[in-house]
Amino acid sequence: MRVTGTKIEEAYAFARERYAENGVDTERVLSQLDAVPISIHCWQGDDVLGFESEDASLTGGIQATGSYPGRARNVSELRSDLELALSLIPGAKRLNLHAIYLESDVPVERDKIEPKHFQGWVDWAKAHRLGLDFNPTCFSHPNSAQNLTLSHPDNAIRKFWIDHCIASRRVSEYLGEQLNSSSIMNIWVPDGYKDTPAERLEPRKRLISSLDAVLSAMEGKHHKVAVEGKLFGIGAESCTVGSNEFYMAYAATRKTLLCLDAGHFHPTENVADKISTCLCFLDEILLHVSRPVRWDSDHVVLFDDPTIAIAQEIVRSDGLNRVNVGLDFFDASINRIAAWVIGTRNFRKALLFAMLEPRDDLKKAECRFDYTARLALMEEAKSLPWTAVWEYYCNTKNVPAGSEWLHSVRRYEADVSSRRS
Ligand code: RNT
Ligand code: ZN
Repeated sequence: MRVTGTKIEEAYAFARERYAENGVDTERVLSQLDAVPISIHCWQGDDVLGFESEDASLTGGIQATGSYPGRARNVSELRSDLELALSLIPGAKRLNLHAIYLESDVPVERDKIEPKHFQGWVDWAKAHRLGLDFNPTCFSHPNSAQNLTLSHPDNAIRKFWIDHCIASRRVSEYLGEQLNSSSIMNIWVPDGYKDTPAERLEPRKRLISSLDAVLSAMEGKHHKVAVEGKLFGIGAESCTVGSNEFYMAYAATRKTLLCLDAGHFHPTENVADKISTCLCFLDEILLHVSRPVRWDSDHVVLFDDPTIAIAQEIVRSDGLNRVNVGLDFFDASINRIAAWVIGTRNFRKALLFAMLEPRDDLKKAECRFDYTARLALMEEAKSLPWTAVWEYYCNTKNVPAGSEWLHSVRRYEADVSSRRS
């Protein structure tokens, strides 16, 4: 049964007092929280296939596994699915597109994409008050068959991908300008080798010169370029040309953003710990919040310790204005709209949880080397009534406070998505 609004308000009044006793102003936190945009990735809706052609298949060492019915097969289905998801998620949102989500009556080569192919998305984003982010799609294409793109030894193939990235920058610039909100264009390439390469230096040098050509092609007034490193992919187990160290140095020397994808590191690495280092050397970073399970599996984001740690590091570093939050997961084994709702709500919850931390008291304890108090306060903060604040926040945003959002998804599934073949 649904909890009534009055009960939620009563619980919130109590929670607000408890937080005030801990030096935290919940009203201030909620207005800040609501303004932090989360960029929702469009590709959870259709298993990263896009709308270039009907027989697309996903390559590049990434996989959407599962065969749950209801995949969006075209742009109107994807938008309709997104509209439902957006209505169940509180707070500021953006949409993250890939080049393969273009709209055109005739086939368009990747190096020939233009802003007009994304006009439909711009109009839709305006109607839904969303900013748009963008990605060149350097995979799932005959020219990426060797799992090499911007670092390919063949000049013509390398030029094709450079031109695709430049064309993508023009699109991203248009999106940012039209929506009056800077668009982030993130470059991820799958380039790597299944087995030990004879040389690692030359491919890396080629990647640098390709990226430099992409960066020098135009000025970015309404878009920013990010680069995303990775540890390994399926078929690139022995060497990934664009490793994290590679892009960290690239981003710092070229002044681009660095994208940290939570699934792109060794399983025991602490991704959250990298955020403060990045903020020492880079103006801004991009996150791909994701969940690796044993490998870069892109499971739906949970409200779990690694996710909370990421949110805490953003907040504790005063990084809300410099850390751009994007999501990156694709699960085809469950209802895809529910996947968006669960993952995005979870990251918003993690942000709230982090923002409600009694920061002043923690910092004071640390300054006087009172690590006993620091630990005690951190642990007690975990059981402060943050869920009452969450439910109240959802209620004020006209979004379901708890799992009753699932009814809307189930109704839509019965009426719409399960009827798709
Ligand atoms: C792949 C990267 C990349 C993609 C998306 C589709 O490992 O994480 O960000 O998942 O661009
Ligand atoms: Zn990613």
